Amino acid sequence: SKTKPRVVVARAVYPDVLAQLQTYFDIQANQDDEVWSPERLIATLRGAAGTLTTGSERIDAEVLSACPELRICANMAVGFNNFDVPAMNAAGVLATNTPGVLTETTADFGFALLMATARRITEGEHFLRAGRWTKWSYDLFAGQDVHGTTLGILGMGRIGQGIARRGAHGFGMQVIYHNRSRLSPELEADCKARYVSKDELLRSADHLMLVLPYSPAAHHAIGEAELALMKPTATLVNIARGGIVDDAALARALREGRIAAAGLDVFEGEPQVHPDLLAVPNVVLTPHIASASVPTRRAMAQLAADNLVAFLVHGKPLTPVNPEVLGDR
Ligand code: 8YV
Repeated sequence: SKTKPRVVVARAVYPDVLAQLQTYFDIQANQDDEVWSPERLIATLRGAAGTLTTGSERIDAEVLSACPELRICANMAVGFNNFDVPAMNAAGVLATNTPGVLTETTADFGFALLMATARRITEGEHFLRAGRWTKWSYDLFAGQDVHGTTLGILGMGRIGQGIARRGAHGFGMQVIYHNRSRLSPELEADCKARYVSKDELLRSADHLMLVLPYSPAAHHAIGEAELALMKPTATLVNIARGGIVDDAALARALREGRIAAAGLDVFEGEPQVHPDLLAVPNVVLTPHIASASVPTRRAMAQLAADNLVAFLVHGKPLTPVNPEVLGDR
């Protein structure tokens, strides 16, 4: 029989998904759940035809030139800013991601973070756990309303649309959005969302949700100048990527009360968190878990694995990021 192609699973993943992959591939898996250094990643990837990555592993020209056998990188994430896609195109290496399977779970979490932020849920819990709750008072953890307010969404892909529907249909919010391109009139009607300029979005939103993919152009899309346009009562929620927000500028704005509060699931340089953010009370911080429901994480792992089999065994990936490398095959 033919020798199986070698595939590297760069992070620990569900054992049964690993077992499926082992029927098709000679698997080398990261067992200790530590992120491999770039050197270790390159050393392990040498001679492999494919790899399952999770968003932490950088695939760039250096990795690609050291690993000429590599044909596919299957990311267990919808975002793929860990991939240098132009370099992958030049090397003829396919990238796949996991769109669709995490949309509603991530939109749910965006709303959970918005509610927790606006209504000061974690601040209240810390206060209670610290034994400081001794009496009712009229303004104890009085926050901002969510229902009936204006929801601003920056980035209107699948997840942004899921958040728009929740806001418009569930909470009676006026939804405005800004995006590289406008939605079709049908989708705008379905999401009850109105397209506005980025400036108007910043000025008008009572709650601003960031759901855009990271790219160098999106670096610090929310910085000092953008925060200055927001209402002092506004909340900011980032479930997109670290680096889209200037975390130092945000910490200053929160400390000085220039916006009311923020909810952050992603950070510049995560898993490090800017110390100034840890020092302000009016911010809810979570460890990049917006897609982390049990069924959704399983579906993401399965789709990443299915992409490896579909491409390396059958020649047809399910959710390619750069289908142009497939040529006319
Ligand atoms: C992942 C994510 O958990 O899908 C994405 O883009 O950020 C998360 O769902 C993370 O990238 C690790 O795979």
